[in-house]
Amino acid sequence: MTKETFTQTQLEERLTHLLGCSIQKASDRQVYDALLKLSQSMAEQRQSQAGGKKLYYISAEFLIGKLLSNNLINLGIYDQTAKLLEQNGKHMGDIEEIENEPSLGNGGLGRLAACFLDSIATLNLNGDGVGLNYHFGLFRQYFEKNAQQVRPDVWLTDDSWLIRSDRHYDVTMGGRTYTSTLYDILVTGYEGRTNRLHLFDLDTVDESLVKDGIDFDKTAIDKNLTLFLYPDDSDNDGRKLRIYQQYFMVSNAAHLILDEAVEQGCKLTDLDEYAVIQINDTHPSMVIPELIRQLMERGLSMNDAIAVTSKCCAYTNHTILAEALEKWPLSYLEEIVPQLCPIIEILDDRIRRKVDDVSTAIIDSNDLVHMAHMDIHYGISVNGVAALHTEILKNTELNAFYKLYPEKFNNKTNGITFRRWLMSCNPELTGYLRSKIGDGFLKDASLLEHFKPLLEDQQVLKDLIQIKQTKKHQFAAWLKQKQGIEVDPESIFDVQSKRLHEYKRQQLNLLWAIHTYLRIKEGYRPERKITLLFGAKAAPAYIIAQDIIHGILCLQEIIDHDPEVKPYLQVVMIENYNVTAAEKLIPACDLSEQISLASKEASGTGNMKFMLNGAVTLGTEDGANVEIHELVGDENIYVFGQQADEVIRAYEQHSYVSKDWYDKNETLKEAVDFLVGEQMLAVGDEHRLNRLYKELLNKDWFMTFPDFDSYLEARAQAYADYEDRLAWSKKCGVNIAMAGFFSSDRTIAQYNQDIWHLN
Ligand code: 26Q
Repeated sequence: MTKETFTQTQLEERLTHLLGCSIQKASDRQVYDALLKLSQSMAEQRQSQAGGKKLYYISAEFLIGKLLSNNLINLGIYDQTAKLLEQNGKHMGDIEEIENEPSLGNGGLGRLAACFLDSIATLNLNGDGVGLNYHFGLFRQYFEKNAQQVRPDVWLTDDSWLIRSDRHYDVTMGGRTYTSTLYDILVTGYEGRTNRLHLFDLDTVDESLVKDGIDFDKTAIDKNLTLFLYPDDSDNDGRKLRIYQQYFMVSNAAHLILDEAVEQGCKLTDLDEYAVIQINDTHPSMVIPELIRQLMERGLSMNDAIAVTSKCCAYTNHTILAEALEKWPLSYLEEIVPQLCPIIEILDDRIRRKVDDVSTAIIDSNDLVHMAHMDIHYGISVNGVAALHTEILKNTELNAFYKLYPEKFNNKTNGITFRRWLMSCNPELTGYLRSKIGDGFLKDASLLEHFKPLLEDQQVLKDLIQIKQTKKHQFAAWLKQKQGIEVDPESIFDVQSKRLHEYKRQQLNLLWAIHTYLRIKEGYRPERKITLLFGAKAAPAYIIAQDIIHGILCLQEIIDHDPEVKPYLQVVMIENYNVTAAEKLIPACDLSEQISLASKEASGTGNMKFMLNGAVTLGTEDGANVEIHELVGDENIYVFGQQADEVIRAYEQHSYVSKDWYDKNETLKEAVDFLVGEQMLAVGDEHRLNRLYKELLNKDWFMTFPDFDSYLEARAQAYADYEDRLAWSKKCGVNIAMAGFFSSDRTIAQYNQDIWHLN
């Protein structure tokens, strides 16, 4: 592996050579193209010789985001390139705009996979990602009539990062054989090696199949297999197509793994010395029976194939919501992957003979195949993604399995890559930290703690305020340009951005906004204007999630037209929240809303990105918020709401009745009633608003009402504290200094130490 470095002149020569003209004369697109080619060729030089044990991180989603800046940073030529462009009348920001974001994921799980790839390469580990090359990523969102509308996300262009390989495999499903094509994206590590993201595709996929919005014919598998990323983490439409996608992914993965192992001289009974497979949620779980099947095809006995597969696979659980644990009807599998069914039946039979507790069976009495059960019985490791989450898995959701295999259970608290979520999105803060504590933290994030003692210096606190102001101004300019909306950088930026889901409780935040609107109408004047920013996409089939977006947009319109309220409160729903938007929004945030119902958010990773960029968290004791709280201490976080154990008990006892809370709390009642009041009905859809109102009143499954008062109180306290600007800045500084734990480099080092054992 060689690492190229350039002098400024050499860099200019390389670029002009690639351009065939001077930088000045080239268009932004040409410059983008040349930088892409330069990065790829530099990245290729950093590939290590194959050899040793290898990790395959299989995931249905890799939410990688734009790659140009990230790669330039990792290759060590970002600053140099930016300078060179400036000297030639070009701007890095404009060049970045050219790239389409590959949105090949829904949210947290997919973004985590992308952060992990960055860290794996940075730690010089031999590990590739394996997934699918969706022609359309997560749908694009826009707003019309105060409602979410969707259109396909066309991201593929001739100058994308995909490299077509000459690797093809045959995959038989539903009685037909399909031939795959493998595309690779080079994954650069920060001052590290280059790995690959392998994305499998089918040449016959037909983009013209898409008709209205994002609808398409779900039956023509040869035309639609890798057409779309599933936008549904909540509904079950097109379940069979999902099985086709999953099998196509894992069958290709198994072929690749076995081919590469054999090339290394692996004896297949020793496969575990050559390969370890991380199964990212249950979406790739069919890799277990498929790998067994392919090993048998290559001559192993069933016993040996099962034995060695069980030593190679490890499973990560990302959710506690029972409905998200995949269970496939055996009849579907028989139709699509009949070759796997005898294997799955034997895997089930072996467990039934060994284990008395039938709740851990793989095939249940309704002939549903529990993918997670297969992963746990036939894998080496089961991990949750934050300390609280892993405890809940052990003690409740997966307790029967924990009793069987306590040694398999382990926690791996999520992390984020600081290259993207600090260096790339916040060069101002990065530069400042470097000037204060040196460069060490960029390689060893725990060194960020050295920033903490400096917070005794008032000048440092002022500098942090200044940096935050800069980021707020930049964000305001971006929002104005993208969406035509103006926000005031002098106001508090209070942000909730994440997928829309009832358990994440954007509706609680909406109730707060209504309440505050009503108080302002009564004459209450907040000390400082509040800008409440939302970013959220809702799965198109998730009706209540759509209704919540509708509610927020209606309130936004009401306030925009109310000169009495507008100077004090503004609500903005950001269109098409994606990685690119997150990179603009997160560094500009003052208060980070992490308000899921305790016990429901497995970890969260946005919470970590906000913290790292100097926002203070307002949150429940849920997921990784618990660990943030422990790290920063009571002074530097606002915590409210019920505890996870109380929530779990309330569900067990069916004791929660939302109407009771509504009846006894006037303030709450007033906010809830507003949803179907005259003003909302004047700008909104009666049907939608009524449905939302009734959902809360009669169900409120995620218990927003019991947390309402403590939420109001905690938020008021945060706003009051914000007015002591230096004291607030110190809180921000502590959050930055303590964020080192949440580097995905730490997470990946732990996966390697405890599960993968690479190097
Ligand atoms: C399942 C079946 C059919 C169709 C879609 C799906 C599906 C798709 C996506 C199920 C789940 C997902 C995504 C889950 C997810 O993003 N979970 C989040 O993972 C993060 C990384 O670990 C955590 O931080 C979040 O707490 C968790 O919600």
